[in-house]
Amino acid sequence: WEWQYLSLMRRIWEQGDERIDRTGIGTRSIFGAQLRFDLAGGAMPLLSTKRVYWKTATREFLWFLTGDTNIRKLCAQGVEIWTDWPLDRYRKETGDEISRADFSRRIVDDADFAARWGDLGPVYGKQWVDWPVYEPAGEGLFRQRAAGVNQVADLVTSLRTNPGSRRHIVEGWNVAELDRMALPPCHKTYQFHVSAGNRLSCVMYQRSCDVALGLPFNLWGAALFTRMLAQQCDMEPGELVWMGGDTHLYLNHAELVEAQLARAPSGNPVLAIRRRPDSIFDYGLEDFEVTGYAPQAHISAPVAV
Ligand code: THF
Repeated sequence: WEWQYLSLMRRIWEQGDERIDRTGIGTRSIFGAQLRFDLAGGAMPLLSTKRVYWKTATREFLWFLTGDTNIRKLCAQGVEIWTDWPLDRYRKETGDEISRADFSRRIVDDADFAARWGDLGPVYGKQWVDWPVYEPAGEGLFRQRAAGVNQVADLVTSLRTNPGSRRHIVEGWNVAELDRMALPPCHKTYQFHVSAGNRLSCVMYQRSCDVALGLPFNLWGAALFTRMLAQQCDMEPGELVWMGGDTHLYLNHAELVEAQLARAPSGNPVLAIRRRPDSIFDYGLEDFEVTGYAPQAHISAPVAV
């Protein structure tokens, strides 16, 4: 499968349209792409042509499931993949040219500072487990229900009770709240499907995809989600189908692209889940074990904010 990733990368680099994007860095981009990956036997879409920090990606995914939208818990675990957006806002609004490391430390050490500067707005976690609901309160007024919709809990219920449904969806694109999000969701829709042999498959739709940095994390997250759901619902892992909208490479990722395209994939890493937690919300990093992962060296590249 990894050749699919590499050929997507090559196609974008060689044939993509060059455009100036929101971040001002510039990308080469194609519109509309697909990757398919068979999850049977515990296989995971983990790149071997560069080291991917799957533990970091797992921590991020588990953080989404808690409904948290503040980077504090990520920073406290040494996960800095979301730090640049709050940092950018802090620098712009205060003029303080604090370093990233100092900013992250302050987020961890100072709860008030984290509350003021560490929140990303109602992003993935909030929408996934607490999508806000408004109900009529008379006289044309509406009030917000205390608990929103927990799409993930509802998904587990619907998979168990109505596996044949075509409505197994988790949606992040809450139109009414987009303007309050630090970034509107990129991996915005997850749809699940139970097919012959009780196999659970996932289609994930990503409206905007940073193929070099984000996609390896996003594929891991979608595959992990599918594996956790399959375990909770007594199903077998099926197929992961990834679909991209604006699928791009940033122009400042040239060195990564050249280095990675010169490498060939090797190995088939497998994920084992060590126990069966009581619910989809009770997994921890220690529950996951990857074997057979011997990647080539990590290739670092700057993230566009
Ligand atoms: N914005 C952009 N421009 N790219 C993205 O991938 C991206 N995301 C999230 C939100 N906005 C995005 C943030 N997720 C890395 C990985 C995932 C991210 C952001 C950054 C990253 O830098 N990864 C490096 C280092 C990881 C580490 O140091 O732990 C890597 O080499 O993998 C896509 O969801």
